[in-house]
Amino acid sequence: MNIVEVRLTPVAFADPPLLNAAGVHEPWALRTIVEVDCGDGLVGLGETYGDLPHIELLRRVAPLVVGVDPFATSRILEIVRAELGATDAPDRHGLTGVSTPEKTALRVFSPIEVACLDLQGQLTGRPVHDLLGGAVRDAVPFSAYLFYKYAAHPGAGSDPFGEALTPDQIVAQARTLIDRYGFGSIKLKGGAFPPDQELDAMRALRDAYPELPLRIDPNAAWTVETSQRVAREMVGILEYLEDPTPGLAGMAAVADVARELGMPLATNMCVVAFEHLPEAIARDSVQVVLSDHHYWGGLRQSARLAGICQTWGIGLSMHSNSHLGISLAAMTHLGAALPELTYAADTHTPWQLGADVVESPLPIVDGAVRVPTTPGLGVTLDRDALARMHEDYVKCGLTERNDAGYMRTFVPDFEDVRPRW
Ligand code: GKR
Ligand code: MG
Repeated sequence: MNIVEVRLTPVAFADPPLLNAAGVHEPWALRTIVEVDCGDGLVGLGETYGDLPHIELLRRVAPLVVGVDPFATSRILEIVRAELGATDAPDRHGLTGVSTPEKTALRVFSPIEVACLDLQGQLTGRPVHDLLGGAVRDAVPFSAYLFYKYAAHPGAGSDPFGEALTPDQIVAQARTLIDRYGFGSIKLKGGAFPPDQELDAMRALRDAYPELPLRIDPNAAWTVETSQRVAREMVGILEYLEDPTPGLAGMAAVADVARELGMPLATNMCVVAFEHLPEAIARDSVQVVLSDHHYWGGLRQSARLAGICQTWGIGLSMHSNSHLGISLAAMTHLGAALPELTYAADTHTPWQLGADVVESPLPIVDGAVRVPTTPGLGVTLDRDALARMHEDYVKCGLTERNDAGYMRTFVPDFEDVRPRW
Protein backbone atom coordinates (compact mmCIF):
# COMPACT_ATOMS: atom_id res chain seq x y z
CA MET A 1 0.00 0.00 0.00
CA ASN A 2 1.56 3.27 -1.14
CA ILE A 3 0.74 6.95 -0.89
CA VAL A 4 -1.66 8.04 -3.67
CA GLU A 5 -2.11 11.69 -2.70
CA VAL A 6 -1.01 14.31 -0.18
CA ARG A 7 -3.74 16.92 0.40
CA LEU A 8 -2.95 20.28 1.95
CA THR A 9 -5.79 22.36 3.38
CA PRO A 10 -4.93 25.73 4.93
CA VAL A 11 -7.31 26.69 7.73
CA ALA A 12 -7.84 29.69 10.02
CA PHE A 13 -9.34 29.92 13.48
CA ALA A 14 -10.13 32.86 15.75
CA ASP A 15 -7.27 33.84 18.05
CA PRO A 16 -7.45 36.32 20.95
CA PRO A 17 -5.12 39.36 21.12
CA LEU A 18 -2.32 37.63 23.05
CA LEU A 19 0.80 39.70 23.68
CA ASN A 20 4.40 38.63 23.33
CA ALA A 21 7.78 40.28 22.84
CA ALA A 22 7.23 40.55 19.08
CA GLY A 23 3.76 42.14 19.25
CA VAL A 24 0.28 40.70 19.50
CA HIS A 25 -1.64 37.85 17.91
CA GLU A 26 -3.83 38.78 14.93
CA PRO A 27 -7.56 37.86 14.95
CA TRP A 28 -6.85 34.67 12.99
CA ALA A 29 -4.25 31.95 13.49
CA LEU A 30 -3.26 29.91 10.43
CA ARG A 31 -2.52 26.19 10.14
CA THR A 32 -2.32 23.62 7.36
CA ILE A 33 -3.99 20.23 7.65
CA VAL A 34 -2.04 17.53 5.84
CA GLU A 35 -3.81 14.36 4.70
CA VAL A 36 -1.63 11.54 3.42
CA ASP A 37 -3.99 9.31 1.46
CA CYS A 38 -3.19 5.68 0.66
CA GLY A 39 -6.53 4.97 -1.07
CA ASP A 40 -9.34 2.67 0.08
CA GLY A 41 -10.30 5.24 2.74
CA LEU A 42 -6.95 5.00 4.50
CA VAL A 43 -5.84 8.53 5.41
CA GLY A 44 -3.17 9.73 7.86
CA LEU A 45 -3.33 13.18 9.46
CA GLY A 46 -0.70 15.83 10.09
CA GLU A 47 -0.86 19.50 11.09
CA THR A 48 1.62 22.28 10.46
CA TYR A 49 2.03 26.04 9.99
CA GLY A 50 -0.35 27.86 7.68
CA ASP A 51 1.71 30.70 6.26
CA LEU A 52 1.99 30.87 2.50
CA PRO A 53 5.79 30.48 2.11
CA HIS A 54 5.59 27.26 4.15
CA ILE A 55 2.59 25.99 2.16
CA GLU A 56 4.51 26.64 -1.05
CA LEU A 57 7.34 24.40 0.18
CA LEU A 58 4.82 21.71 1.15
CA ARG A 59 3.26 21.97 -2.32
CA ARG A 60 6.65 21.31 -3.94
CA VAL A 61 7.18 18.19 -1.89
CA ALA A 62 3.64 16.72 -1.83
CA PRO A 63 3.61 15.19 -5.34
CA LEU A 64 7.09 13.73 -4.88
CA VAL A 65 6.00 11.35 -2.12
CA VAL A 66 3.18 9.84 -4.16
CA GLY A 67 3.97 6.17 -4.76
CA VAL A 68 6.11 5.86 -1.61
CA ASP A 69 5.30 3.36 1.15
CA PRO A 70 4.01 5.20 4.27
CA PHE A 71 6.41 3.08 6.37
CA ALA A 72 9.36 4.52 4.41
CA THR A 73 9.68 7.77 6.36
CA SER A 74 13.49 7.84 6.07
CA ARG A 75 13.07 7.70 2.30
CA ILE A 76 10.51 10.52 2.48
CA LEU A 77 12.94 12.66 4.48
CA GLU A 78 15.57 12.08 1.78
CA ILE A 79 13.06 13.17 -0.87
CA VAL A 80 12.26 16.36 1.07
CA ARG A 81 15.95 17.18 1.62
CA ALA A 82 16.78 16.55 -2.05
CA GLU A 83 13.92 18.75 -3.26
CA LEU A 84 14.53 21.66 -0.90
CA GLY A 85 18.33 21.50 -1.05
CA ALA A 86 19.77 24.69 0.42
CA THR A 87 16.37 26.39 0.73
CA ASP A 88 16.44 28.41 3.93
CA ALA A 89 12.94 29.79 4.40
CA PRO A 90 12.69 32.32 7.21
CA ASP A 91 10.86 31.06 10.26
CA ARG A 92 7.71 33.18 10.53
CA HIS A 93 5.72 30.95 12.82
CA GLY A 94 6.18 32.58 16.15
CA LEU A 95 9.23 32.95 18.27
CA THR A 96 11.15 29.85 17.34
CA GLY A 97 14.62 31.18 16.56
CA VAL A 98 16.63 31.22 13.39
CA SER A 99 16.03 29.09 10.36
CA THR A 100 18.58 26.90 8.60
CA PRO A 101 18.23 24.76 5.46
CA GLU A 102 18.05 21.60 7.58
CA LYS A 103 15.45 23.13 9.91
CA THR A 104 13.43 24.14 6.84
CA ALA A 105 13.52 20.58 5.49
CA LEU A 106 12.62 19.06 8.86
CA ARG A 107 9.72 21.52 9.24
CA VAL A 108 8.31 20.51 5.84
CA PHE A 109 8.86 16.81 6.52
CA SER A 110 7.25 16.87 9.98
CA PRO A 111 3.51 16.81 9.14
CA ILE A 112 4.07 14.15 6.49
CA GLU A 113 5.92 12.00 9.02
CA VAL A 114 3.16 12.44 11.60
CA ALA A 115 0.54 11.50 8.99
CA CYS A 116 2.60 8.43 8.00
CA LEU A 117 2.82 7.37 11.66
CA ASP A 118 -0.95 7.78 11.88
CA LEU A 119 -1.24 5.50 8.83
CA GLN A 120 1.25 2.99 10.23
CA GLY A 121 -0.79 2.87 13.43
CA GLN A 122 -4.02 2.30 11.53
CA LEU A 123 -2.41 -0.42 9.41
CA THR A 124 -0.90 -2.26 12.38
CA GLY A 125 -3.77 -1.62 14.79
CA ARG A 126 -1.43 0.14 17.25
CA PRO A 127 -1.50 3.66 18.71
CA VAL A 128 1.28 5.97 17.50
CA HIS A 129 3.05 5.91 20.86
CA ASP A 130 3.60 2.15 20.37
CA LEU A 131 5.53 2.97 17.21
CA LEU A 132 7.77 5.28 19.27
CA GLY A 133 8.66 2.70 21.89
CA GLY A 134 5.43 2.46 23.84
CA ALA A 135 3.88 4.66 26.50
CA VAL A 136 5.77 5.27 29.74
CA ARG A 137 2.82 7.24 31.15
CA ASP A 138 -0.96 7.07 30.80
CA ALA A 139 -1.47 10.82 30.63
CA VAL A 140 0.77 13.68 29.45
CA PRO A 141 0.76 16.77 31.69
CA PHE A 142 0.39 20.22 30.15
CA SER A 143 0.89 23.59 31.82
CA ALA A 144 -1.43 26.60 32.06
CA TYR A 145 -0.01 28.94 29.42
CA LEU A 146 -0.82 32.50 30.52
CA PHE A 147 -0.59 35.52 28.26
CA TYR A 148 -0.87 39.23 28.79
CA LYS A 149 -3.74 40.20 26.56
CA TYR A 150 -5.97 43.02 25.46
CA ALA A 151 -9.69 42.67 26.14
CA ALA A 152 -10.56 42.53 22.46
CA HIS A 153 -9.39 42.98 18.89
CA PRO A 154 -10.17 46.49 17.62
CA GLY A 155 -13.83 46.73 16.67
CA ALA A 156 -14.74 43.39 18.28
CA GLY A 157 -16.49 42.70 21.58
CA SER A 158 -14.47 41.38 24.52
CA ASP A 159 -13.62 37.69 24.26
CA PRO A 160 -14.47 35.34 27.16
CA PHE A 161 -10.96 35.71 28.63
CA GLY A 162 -11.12 39.51 28.97
CA GLU A 163 -8.20 41.84 29.59
CA ALA A 164 -5.03 40.65 31.34
CA LEU A 165 -2.56 43.48 31.84
CA THR A 166 -2.04 43.62 35.63
CA PRO A 167 -0.78 41.03 38.14
CA ASP A 168 -4.32 40.62 39.50
CA GLN A 169 -5.70 40.01 36.01
CA ILE A 170 -2.93 37.49 35.32
CA VAL A 171 -3.80 35.63 38.53
CA ALA A 172 -7.47 35.71 37.51
CA GLN A 173 -6.53 34.24 34.12
CA ALA A 174 -4.54 31.49 35.86
CA ARG A 175 -7.55 30.75 38.03
CA THR A 176 -9.85 30.47 35.00
CA LEU A 177 -7.51 28.05 33.23
CA ILE A 178 -6.72 25.99 36.33
CA ASP A 179 -10.37 25.74 37.38
CA ARG A 180 -11.35 24.67 33.87
CA TYR A 181 -8.48 22.29 33.04
CA GLY A 182 -6.85 21.38 36.37
CA PHE A 183 -3.36 22.43 35.25
CA GLY A 184 -0.61 21.59 37.73
CA SER A 185 2.00 24.12 36.54
CA ILE A 186 2.00 27.64 35.12
CA LYS A 187 3.91 29.43 32.38
CA LEU A 188 3.65 33.18 31.80
CA LYS A 189 4.48 34.52 28.36
CA GLY A 190 6.58 37.56 29.23
CA GLY A 191 8.53 40.10 27.20
CA ALA A 192 5.46 42.28 26.72
CA PHE A 193 6.06 44.75 29.55
CA PRO A 194 9.07 45.97 31.54
CA PRO A 195 10.55 43.05 33.50
CA ASP A 196 9.74 44.39 36.98
CA GLN A 197 6.07 44.57 36.06
CA GLU A 198 6.18 40.94 34.88
CA LEU A 199 8.10 39.83 37.99
CA ASP A 200 5.32 41.35 40.09
CA ALA A 201 2.90 39.10 38.22
CA MET A 202 5.14 36.09 38.93
CA ARG A 203 5.18 36.95 42.64
CA ALA A 204 1.39 37.29 42.60
CA LEU A 205 1.14 33.87 40.94
CA ARG A 206 3.49 32.37 43.52
CA ASP A 207 1.35 33.82 46.33
CA ALA A 208 -1.86 32.53 44.72
CA TYR A 209 -0.44 29.09 43.82
CA PRO A 210 2.50 28.40 46.18
CA GLU A 211 2.41 24.68 45.37
CA LEU A 212 2.62 24.97 41.56
CA PRO A 213 5.84 25.14 39.52
CA LEU A 214 6.14 28.45 37.62
CA ARG A 215 7.99 29.58 34.48
CA ILE A 216 8.36 32.85 32.62
CA ASP A 217 9.33 33.18 28.95
CA PRO A 218 10.14 36.68 27.64
CA ASN A 219 11.34 35.35 24.25
CA ALA A 220 14.77 36.99 24.46
CA ALA A 221 13.42 40.44 25.35
CA TRP A 222 16.00 41.01 28.09
CA THR A 223 19.69 41.87 28.06
CA VAL A 224 22.19 39.56 29.74
CA GLU A 225 22.38 41.89 32.75
CA THR A 226 18.59 42.08 33.14
CA SER A 227 18.34 38.30 32.79
CA GLN A 228 20.99 37.77 35.47
CA ARG A 229 19.10 40.09 37.80
CA VAL A 230 15.82 38.28 37.11
CA ALA A 231 17.52 34.94 37.80
CA ARG A 232 18.63 36.25 41.21
CA GLU A 233 15.20 37.68 42.04
CA MET A 234 13.28 34.63 40.92
CA VAL A 235 15.24 32.00 42.85
CA GLY A 236 12.80 29.75 44.65
CA ILE A 237 9.94 30.95 42.43
CA LEU A 238 10.77 29.53 38.98
CA GLU A 239 11.27 25.91 37.96
CA TYR A 240 13.09 27.27 34.90
CA LEU A 241 13.73 30.56 33.16
CA GLU A 242 12.90 30.31 29.45
CA ASP A 243 14.79 32.24 26.75
CA PRO A 244 15.55 35.35 28.81
CA THR A 245 18.11 36.67 26.29
CA PRO A 246 19.11 36.05 22.66
CA GLY A 247 21.78 33.65 21.43
CA LEU A 248 23.90 30.83 22.78
CA ALA A 249 26.62 33.18 24.04
CA GLY A 250 24.13 35.45 25.84
CA MET A 251 22.35 32.48 27.38
CA ALA A 252 25.72 31.05 28.50
CA ALA A 253 26.52 34.34 30.26
CA VAL A 254 23.16 34.22 32.07
CA ALA A 255 23.72 30.52 32.83
CA ASP A 256 27.01 31.37 34.58
CA VAL A 257 24.96 33.24 37.19
CA ALA A 258 21.86 31.03 37.11
CA ARG A 259 23.92 27.86 37.68
CA GLU A 260 25.16 29.12 41.05
CA LEU A 261 21.55 29.83 41.97
CA GLY A 262 20.35 26.38 40.89
CA MET A 263 18.07 27.90 38.25
CA PRO A 264 17.94 26.05 34.89
CA LEU A 265 17.65 28.03 31.65
CA ALA A 266 15.31 26.65 29.01
CA THR A 267 15.00 27.39 25.30
CA ASN A 268 12.93 27.03 22.17
CA MET A 269 14.83 29.87 20.50
CA CYS A 270 18.59 29.32 20.61
CA VAL A 271 18.60 25.51 20.23
CA VAL A 272 16.13 24.87 17.43
CA ALA A 273 18.05 22.42 15.23
CA PHE A 274 20.45 19.54 15.78
CA GLU A 275 23.35 21.66 14.52
CA HIS A 276 22.92 24.02 17.53
CA LEU A 277 23.47 21.29 20.09
CA PRO A 278 27.29 20.99 20.04
CA GLU A 279 27.86 24.68 20.79
CA ALA A 280 25.03 24.80 23.34
CA ILE A 281 26.54 21.80 25.13
CA ALA A 282 30.11 23.15 24.96
CA ARG A 283 29.01 26.49 26.44
CA ASP A 284 26.41 24.97 28.83
CA SER A 285 24.02 27.65 27.51
CA VAL A 286 20.81 25.77 28.35
CA GLN A 287 19.77 23.14 30.85
CA VAL A 288 16.33 22.42 29.33
CA VAL A 289 15.33 22.20 25.66
CA LEU A 290 11.70 22.66 24.69
CA SER A 291 11.27 20.27 21.80
CA ASP A 292 8.65 20.91 19.13
CA HIS A 293 7.97 18.19 16.57
CA HIS A 294 6.75 20.82 14.07
CA TYR A 295 10.29 22.06 13.50
CA TRP A 296 12.46 19.27 14.90
CA GLY A 297 11.31 16.98 12.07
CA GLY A 298 8.40 14.98 13.43
CA LEU A 299 8.00 12.52 16.27
CA ARG A 300 10.95 10.19 15.67
CA GLN A 301 13.43 13.07 15.21
CA SER A 302 12.02 14.59 18.43
CA ALA A 303 12.69 11.30 20.19
CA ARG A 304 16.26 11.48 18.82
CA LEU A 305 16.56 14.97 20.33
CA ALA A 306 15.30 13.59 23.65
CA GLY A 307 18.04 10.93 23.57
CA ILE A 308 20.77 13.49 22.91
CA CYS A 309 19.45 15.67 25.74
CA GLN A 310 19.43 12.71 28.08
CA THR A 311 23.03 11.82 27.17
CA TRP A 312 24.21 15.37 27.94
CA GLY A 313 22.15 15.85 31.10
CA ILE A 314 19.82 18.40 29.47
CA GLY A 315 16.18 18.39 30.60
CA LEU A 316 13.32 18.16 28.12
CA SER A 317 10.11 20.14 27.94
CA MET A 318 7.76 20.80 25.01
CA HIS A 319 7.02 24.04 23.12
CA SER A 320 3.83 25.09 21.39
CA ASN A 321 2.43 27.66 19.00
CA SER A 322 -1.29 28.20 18.30
CA HIS A 323 -2.43 24.75 17.16
CA LEU A 324 -5.37 22.38 16.71
CA GLY A 325 -6.28 18.87 17.79
CA ILE A 326 -4.11 16.89 15.39
CA SER A 327 -1.02 18.55 16.84
CA LEU A 328 -2.30 18.03 20.40
CA ALA A 329 -2.70 14.32 19.65
CA ALA A 330 0.78 14.12 18.12
CA MET A 331 2.31 15.94 21.12
CA THR A 332 0.47 13.57 23.47
CA HIS A 333 1.71 10.40 21.74
CA LEU A 334 5.24 11.76 21.70
CA GLY A 335 5.06 12.87 25.34
CA ALA A 336 3.70 9.45 26.29
CA ALA A 337 6.66 7.66 24.74
CA LEU A 338 9.46 9.88 26.08
CA PRO A 339 10.80 8.94 29.51
CA GLU A 340 13.01 12.05 29.16
CA LEU A 341 10.04 14.46 29.26
CA THR A 342 10.20 15.57 32.86
CA TYR A 343 8.26 18.87 32.59
CA ALA A 344 4.63 19.60 31.76
CA ALA A 345 4.35 20.51 28.06
CA ASP A 346 3.13 23.86 26.73
CA THR A 347 -0.11 24.06 24.79
CA HIS A 348 -2.15 26.93 23.33
CA THR A 349 -5.29 24.73 23.28
CA PRO A 350 -7.39 26.73 25.79
CA TRP A 351 -6.98 29.87 23.66
CA GLN A 352 -8.73 28.29 20.66
CA LEU A 353 -12.05 28.14 22.54
CA GLY A 354 -12.98 24.74 21.20
CA ALA A 355 -12.38 25.50 17.49
CA ASP A 356 -10.99 22.35 15.91
CA VAL A 357 -10.70 20.25 12.77
CA VAL A 358 -11.07 16.97 14.65
CA GLU A 359 -14.37 15.44 15.70
CA SER A 360 -13.63 14.88 19.38
CA PRO A 361 -10.49 16.76 20.40
CA LEU A 362 -8.54 15.03 23.18
CA PRO A 363 -9.68 16.72 26.40
CA ILE A 364 -7.38 18.22 29.02
CA VAL A 365 -8.51 16.88 32.38
CA ASP A 366 -6.64 17.30 35.68
CA GLY A 367 -3.97 19.17 33.75
CA ALA A 368 -3.19 16.26 31.44
CA VAL A 369 -4.29 14.57 28.23
CA ARG A 370 -5.00 10.85 28.56
CA VAL A 371 -2.95 8.95 26.03
CA PRO A 372 -5.19 7.48 23.29
CA THR A 373 -5.02 3.71 22.93
CA THR A 374 -6.87 3.41 19.62
CA PRO A 375 -4.91 2.79 16.38
CA GLY A 376 -2.93 5.70 14.90
CA LEU A 377 -3.19 9.20 16.38
CA GLY A 378 -6.68 8.45 17.70
CA VAL A 379 -8.34 11.56 16.21
CA THR A 380 -10.77 11.80 13.28
CA LEU A 381 -11.01 14.67 10.83
CA ASP A 382 -14.28 16.62 10.98
CA ARG A 383 -14.70 17.35 7.27
CA ASP A 384 -17.42 19.97 7.79
CA ALA A 385 -15.22 21.84 10.25
CA LEU A 386 -12.27 21.53 7.84
CA ALA A 387 -14.33 23.07 5.02
CA ARG A 388 -15.60 25.88 7.28
CA MET A 389 -12.18 26.66 8.62
CA HIS A 390 -10.73 26.64 5.11
CA GLU A 391 -13.39 29.20 4.11
CA ASP A 392 -12.30 31.29 7.10
CA TYR A 393 -8.72 31.04 5.85
CA VAL A 394 -9.73 32.36 2.44
CA LYS A 395 -11.97 35.07 3.90
CA CYS A 396 -9.55 36.33 6.56
CA GLY A 397 -7.02 37.27 3.89
CA LEU A 398 -3.98 36.60 6.10
CA THR A 399 -1.12 34.70 4.52
CA GLU A 400 1.56 35.12 7.18
CA ARG A 401 1.76 35.75 10.90
CA ASN A 402 2.76 39.33 11.65
CA ASP A 403 2.53 40.07 15.39
CA ALA A 404 4.66 43.24 15.11
CA GLY A 405 2.66 44.78 12.25
CA TYR A 406 -0.61 44.07 14.02
CA MET A 407 0.75 45.55 17.25
CA ARG A 408 1.02 48.88 15.46
CA THR A 409 -2.80 49.05 15.39
CA PHE A 410 -2.58 49.29 19.20
CA VAL A 411 0.81 51.03 19.61
CA PRO A 412 1.56 52.98 16.41
CA ASP A 413 5.32 53.32 16.96
CA PHE A 414 5.87 49.68 18.05
CA GLU A 415 9.12 48.08 16.85
CA ASP A 416 10.09 44.44 17.39
CA VAL A 417 13.40 45.15 19.17
CA ARG A 418 15.02 42.36 21.18
CA PRO A 419 16.54 42.62 23.71
CA ARG A 420 14.35 45.58 24.66
CA TRP A 421 15.06 45.81 28.40
O1 GKR B 1 2.05 32.24 20.77
O2 GKR B 1 2.80 34.28 21.03
C1 GKR B 1 2.91 33.05 21.10
C2 GKR B 1 4.20 32.50 21.64
O3 GKR B 1 5.03 33.58 21.97
C3 GKR B 1 4.88 31.61 20.64
O4 GKR B 1 4.97 32.26 19.40
C4 GKR B 1 6.25 31.18 21.10
O5 GKR B 1 6.93 30.56 20.04
O6 GKR B 1 5.07 29.81 22.74
C5 GKR B 1 6.23 30.15 22.18
C6 GKR B 1 7.41 30.14 23.10
O7 GKR B 1 7.41 29.40 24.05
O8 GKR B 1 8.39 30.83 22.84
MG1 MG C 1 9.43 29.81 24.65
